[in-house]
Amino acid sequence: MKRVLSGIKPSGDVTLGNYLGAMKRWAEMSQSADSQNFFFIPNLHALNMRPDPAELLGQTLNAVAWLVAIGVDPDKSAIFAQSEVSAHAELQWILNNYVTFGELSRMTQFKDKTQRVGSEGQVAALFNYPVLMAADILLYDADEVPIGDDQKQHVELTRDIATRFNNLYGQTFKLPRPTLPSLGARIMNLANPEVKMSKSDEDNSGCILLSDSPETIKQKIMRAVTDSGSTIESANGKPAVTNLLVIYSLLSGKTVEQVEQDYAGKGYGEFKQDLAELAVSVLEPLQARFNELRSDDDKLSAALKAGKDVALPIAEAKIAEVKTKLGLL
Ligand code: AQP
Repeated sequence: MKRVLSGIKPSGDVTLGNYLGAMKRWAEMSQSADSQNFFFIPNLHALNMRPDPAELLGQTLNAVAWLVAIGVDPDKSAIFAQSEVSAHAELQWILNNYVTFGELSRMTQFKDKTQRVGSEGQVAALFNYPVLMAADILLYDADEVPIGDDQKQHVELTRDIATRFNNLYGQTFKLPRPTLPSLGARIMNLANPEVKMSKSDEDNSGCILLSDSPETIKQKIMRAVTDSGSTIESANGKPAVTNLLVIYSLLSGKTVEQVEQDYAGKGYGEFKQDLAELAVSVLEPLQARFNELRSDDDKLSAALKAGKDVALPIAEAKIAEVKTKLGLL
């Protein structure tokens, strides 16, 4: 049976980008009988923004609640918090010795995040984050890592680290395969289609959060930037409208071409109005489930405990194997 692993960082409210690019598929996969799934909350990763402790805890429970609300069944998939399995941090330290400064410097996510302010004042954890991600994946011998486009390079680096380690010490880690959705692998910011929608953006006017009220969702979509011209079509040179069409397609289940046909000859205003209503109609039931789950944190804690019970022995066996191979007591 194949192993599937992925995670959602508790660094802010979950966005429509997280949902359409990755999480929606996790919910589908969690129904499949032919995979063993691990969907974890990488709360150690979130530390690089030095979050308020109470907020981090709240965001962690929010992330668990969103996973369950969108359809990840905790009885079928292990949902756990990274910090509760200490082998993640231990393996990261070890893997730091099998990756170079140059490789980490080339990670585009690091470059993007430091572009504006430079790298000098950045915490080392932001730079090192892909190594922790490699540990997250390799500990569980994951076959498949369903992610959005921004994380693909990190999974490729994970494969390089694993290959290097395997060549030196014999077969230890499985090489994971990153899988991206055919549509929606990079949902862009509605206010600036040149950058991706991100949950930690300070200005979230262009990011639809799964928790946004119907009014806010409508406002954000109605204010979304559009491209020059007036036709509703997906095309090079039309990044804003292409992004809105992709979102419409994924929320409605129609192909982009069908949506283009539906709106042939119609204006941006009508298209946005309909998209806003569609988004609200999809998100409202998820929000109702989320609110119900968040009102009973005992259930969420029980889900985390059950997930940890599955993850811990697997991770501990792998770290023990690695330590033996390295001559570590
Ligand atoms: N805009 C996006 N479009 C498609 N997929 C996306 N993902 C993130 N943004 C988009 C995918 O969502 C999954 C969970 O993301 P993450 O929590 O691991 O963090 P991230 O990739 O760094 O996403 P964010 O929202 O931009 O977080 P911050 O702002 O904290 O950095 C991943 O599979 C990701 O690819």
